[in-house]
Amino acid sequence: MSNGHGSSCECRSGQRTLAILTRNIATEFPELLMFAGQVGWRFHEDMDLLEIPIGGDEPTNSLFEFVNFLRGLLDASRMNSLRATWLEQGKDVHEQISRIIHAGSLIDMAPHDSGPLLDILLRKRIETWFQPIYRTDNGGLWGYECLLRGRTEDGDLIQPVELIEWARRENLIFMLDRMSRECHLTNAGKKISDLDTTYILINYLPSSIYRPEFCLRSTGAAAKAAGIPASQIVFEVVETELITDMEHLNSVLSYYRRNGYKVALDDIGSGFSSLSVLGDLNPDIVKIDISLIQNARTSTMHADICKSLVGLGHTRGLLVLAEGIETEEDKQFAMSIGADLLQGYLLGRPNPEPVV
Ligand code: G
Ligand code: MN
Repeated sequence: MSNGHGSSCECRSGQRTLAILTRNIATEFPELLMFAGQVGWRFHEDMDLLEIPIGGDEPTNSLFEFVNFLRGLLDASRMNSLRATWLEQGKDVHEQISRIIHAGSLIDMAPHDSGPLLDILLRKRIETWFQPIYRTDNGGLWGYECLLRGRTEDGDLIQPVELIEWARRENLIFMLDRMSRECHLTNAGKKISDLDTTYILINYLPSSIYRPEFCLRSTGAAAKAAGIPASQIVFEVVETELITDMEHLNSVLSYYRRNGYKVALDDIGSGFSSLSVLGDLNPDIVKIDISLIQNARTSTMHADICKSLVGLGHTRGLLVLAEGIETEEDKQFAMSIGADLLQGYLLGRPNPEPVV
């Protein structure tokens, strides 16, 4: 098995050689060795080391591609046991012992493909889409929920679930959450005319909290720069089902409230938010989940649950918002049970401009 590079001219431009090391390649990674034999990768049995040319005109174009290929071939635990290092071109591996003993984990060299996420974050290709929220007492505009959208280089829209999934995989949730918060505040400051009376609702992933003071400081600075008073900013807590430390979240939210911000509990009544979370978090606003509102069209049980939630909210002095108002009947129903605020396609879809 030899691809015999040695003299400098044999190395094509852009090509590099990766060394993969692990214990007992021959016995523990037979399929890898068999593949190496087919494509002509050089195997050094004495060192348990495989030389893999990457880039240039090689079929394996990049380290990412190679690692993704291996992921298809090997299970996770065997992937984890692979170590790797780049080799110096044109020099025999036996003379590169110091590189080899310092080889690190292969998968650490090539994290999962994060899709366009990194590019989106680095170039701040994120946008705010505004969905209006109306009050039922006088029909006036109450505020806007800020919804995140990403853009690829080609201008394609990326939905937030996709961004969040990538960010989670890459451990970039903090960065995404912080950046989107700042983006929303900046855009709201630019596009909304009445910042002293319009509420700005921003979704908040509890899993992204690491240092609340730090997060609060960057939010505060962005709000100030945008000219939005803290009292007009509402953090919508989402995905509460994932919270493992409710006490910690509660202390963080209390801290925000002491600094003048408001807190809403999103999606109440869905699988993502249970009633006990309402007790734990003591929000200022509750949002009745779209599924409850829409099931109430045909189910008196759901209608009664919505009604009870409004009653409960009012007993505790909270504002109650009905989500997913799509039809005139939904609207009439939400008003009949005494909801304070309405949001839904009937009243306005998410839009890059805050339209009334
Ligand atoms: O649960 P949350 O408040 O984050 O809901 C916001 C999401 O719900 C947005 O993605 C928005 O597009 C969507 N949404 C808002 N209003 C409606 C509606 O009337 N019908 C449906 N199906 N989705 C809606
Ligand atoms: Mn929301």
